Amino acid sequence: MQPRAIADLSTAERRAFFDRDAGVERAREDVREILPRVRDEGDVALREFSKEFDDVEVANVDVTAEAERAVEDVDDDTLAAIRDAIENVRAFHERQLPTDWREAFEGRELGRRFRPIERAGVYVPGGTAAYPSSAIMGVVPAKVAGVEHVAVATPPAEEMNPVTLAAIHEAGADAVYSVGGAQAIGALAYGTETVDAVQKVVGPGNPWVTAAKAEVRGEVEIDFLAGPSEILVLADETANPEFVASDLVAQAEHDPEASVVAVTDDAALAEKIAEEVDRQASEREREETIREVLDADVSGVLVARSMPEAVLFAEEYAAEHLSIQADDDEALLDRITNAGSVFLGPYAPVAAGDYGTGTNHVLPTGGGAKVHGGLSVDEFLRSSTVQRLDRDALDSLSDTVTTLAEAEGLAAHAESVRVRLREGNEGEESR
Ligand code: HSO
Ligand code: ZN
Repeated sequence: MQPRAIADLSTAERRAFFDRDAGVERAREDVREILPRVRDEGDVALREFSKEFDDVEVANVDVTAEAERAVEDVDDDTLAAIRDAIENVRAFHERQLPTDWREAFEGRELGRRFRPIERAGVYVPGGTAAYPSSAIMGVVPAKVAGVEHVAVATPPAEEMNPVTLAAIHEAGADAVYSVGGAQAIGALAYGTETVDAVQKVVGPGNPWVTAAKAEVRGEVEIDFLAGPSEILVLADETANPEFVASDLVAQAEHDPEASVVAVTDDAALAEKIAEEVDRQASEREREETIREVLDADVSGVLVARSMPEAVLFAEEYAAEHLSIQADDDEALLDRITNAGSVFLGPYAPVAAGDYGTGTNHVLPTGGGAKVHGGLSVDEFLRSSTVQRLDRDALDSLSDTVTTLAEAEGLAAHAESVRVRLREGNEGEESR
């Protein structure tokens, strides 16, 4: 991996960093064939796709009871780690719960109340790694929000990973289905004989899962697109190249579609980071995946002419994970608006947030952080506004309402105000 100067990047090379969700776009065609079959054929389609894509004959799509039993098969240390992570995620997400409020606005009583949706679906990825942590990140916020029925879909396997199943159960899922990929998103969105349709589908996934979420959006709510993992590290001369490299290598081991970038104004540091990345990559079990990521044109160690130029690059990139390893990290953060989750200082590796700080690791990728934050309890709540007016309050508003109603040619609207203010109707005075 050779450091490159941002100033020397061609337009196409620069664009590659920002158009990094090309894999998701490519998957959309496949997904358009899978989803209608799930909708029309239900469980039969799920079984056929599991055979075709996962090479598994699925006997029972519903594995809720298996998830409960899996807790027994997990060793004590792993179970303790699952429970500790759940507690941390719960604490951070309880802090997000909004409270209902009512306030007086010049005689009008106005307010806002929050209620959970009833049925949510969480996708928990599988693939070459297992993702019990993603089960926690999807299920716990839904339960904290008060969602009554939380269903989880996760890819089938001859032997399903007991740690993933146990985490799904411990996090509080109400139903667990063994189905993965685009077909899982279709099952949760449309429902099948076995899978009950949900109101909202959330969770991270590979390009097919992500493309399927984009495709069902509109028929069912989704959180946002959370595709292959990304990290951008902003580093100045005070950064430890070993630490920076370890964060790049860590996110690169997820899958070949991941993208990892470091940007620094220090050319000597860039050299050291690049060397470290190579060295650390050779020591990792998943070296092959890591190298695929490092060699792709969406990854690299970049040299900026100044930290302000580095910040501009980070803003345009809008990373899922933004790590700032620099002397005045808060000053750099002040200039950033686009980032899914921010990791400040040398002792905040992204992996800490992946598993245990309590923040959510389901985050917008592919630049989605420009318009969306990560998964939170808000995704599982909807709000209603509330208003109560007494006669005086209505009276003081009546000119505005009747004038605008008549300007719109909607006389009955105006009349619904006037009838209440007519003499003789005072007796109807509300409490
Ligand atoms: N970094 C991933 C989440 C994850 N990492 C799960 C390890 N396990 C996407 O945010
Ligand atoms: Zn990760």
